[in-house]
Amino acid sequence: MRKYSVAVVGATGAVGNEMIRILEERNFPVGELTLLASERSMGKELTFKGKTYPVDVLDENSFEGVEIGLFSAGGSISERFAPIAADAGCVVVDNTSAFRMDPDVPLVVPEVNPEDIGMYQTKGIIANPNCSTIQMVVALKPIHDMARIKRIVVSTYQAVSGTGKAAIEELVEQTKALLNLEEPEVTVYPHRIAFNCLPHIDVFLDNGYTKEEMKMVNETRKIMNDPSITVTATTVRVPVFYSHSESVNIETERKVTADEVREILSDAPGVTVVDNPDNCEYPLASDGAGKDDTFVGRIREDESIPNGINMWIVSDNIRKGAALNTIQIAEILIKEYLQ
Ligand code: NAP
Ligand code: 3JM
Repeated sequence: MRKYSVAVVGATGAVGNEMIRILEERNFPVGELTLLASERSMGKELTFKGKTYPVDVLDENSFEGVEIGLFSAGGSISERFAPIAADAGCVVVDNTSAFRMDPDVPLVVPEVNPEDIGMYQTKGIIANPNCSTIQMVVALKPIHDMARIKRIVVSTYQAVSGTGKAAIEELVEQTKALLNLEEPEVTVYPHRIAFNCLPHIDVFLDNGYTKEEMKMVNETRKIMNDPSITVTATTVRVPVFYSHSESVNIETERKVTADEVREILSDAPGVTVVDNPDNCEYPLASDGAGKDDTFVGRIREDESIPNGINMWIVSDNIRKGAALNTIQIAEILIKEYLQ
């Protein structure tokens, strides 16, 4: 089988590390592997399939001969280096928000809109959606196809790993400090995250929403290819390490019962239904962490409107929300377009 020269940009980060692990786990046909990060990582080495690789400092010449670039080093790095990589002939799968709403860049969740990948040829870039959007559309697409979703009301409970390795460390340190009756240091978020909930993810915009909330609105419409879906979101950071949870309320055009939703989601790709309240069985962040699927439970009819459904959706934000979705995109890319 043909192998591909792959670069991981942001290889030392929470997402980049998981990408390397998933490339190995899924036996992606990696030939050359280039690991890139900032000057801070100079001299570091990482392991892939038992072999150690040096971490190189990202620069304009990093993409010579690279066929696939998996980017997760922040929006400004992607803005600057994704076009440079694409000009060098590398297809970029970008994990940041930099290109998601660009009409010439496909925004892809393989279970929902794999056919959009073909559009990558315009700019040489494919965007990976925001973690909170991905798990929501994986669960909602089959319902949309069955009953047409008109409106979505979502509140998220997002893990600190979504902010990167510094935030994971901050939750550990603050928890230790508070349990030792010491004053916790606050550096990553505007407030303490340990034993707290922060209704603030990414920056505030003029409309009073955060950028994270508006990502869920705009990305959902683009991925579902339906600008008529209305979405309103409240995104909240909670003191959980891995897996985002979401309370999702939908209003559909056609009436669907909770049983119908359970049935259609039982057969949906990438979805596992965990919905047995009598046994206290519902999706938990602690069960979702480290898994590939999106878990859906607490499925019930919204009794306040004629055609409404409530549900609880959980998925590992670093895997399906970022690294796994990116590599699933790359798998389709090589199978369908880069043979
Ligand atoms: P992280 O743990 O803080 O890691 C950041 C990575 O970017 C590190 O490898 C870091 O290298 C590298 N980096 C930072 N500045 C750089 C520079 N000037 N040049 C080269 N490399 C640089 O963050 P993370 O959680 O992995 O997330 C990284 C990015 O991925 C985020 O900013 C976001 O845009 C995206 N992301 C997307 C999703 C999603 O929902 N799809 C989820 C999480 C993150 P050093 O170790 O050398 O500093
Ligand atoms: C998740 O460069 C940055 O400011 C990155 C901010 C960020 C993003 C983003 O906007 O790309 C941190 C964590 C995301 C994301 O997936 O949207």
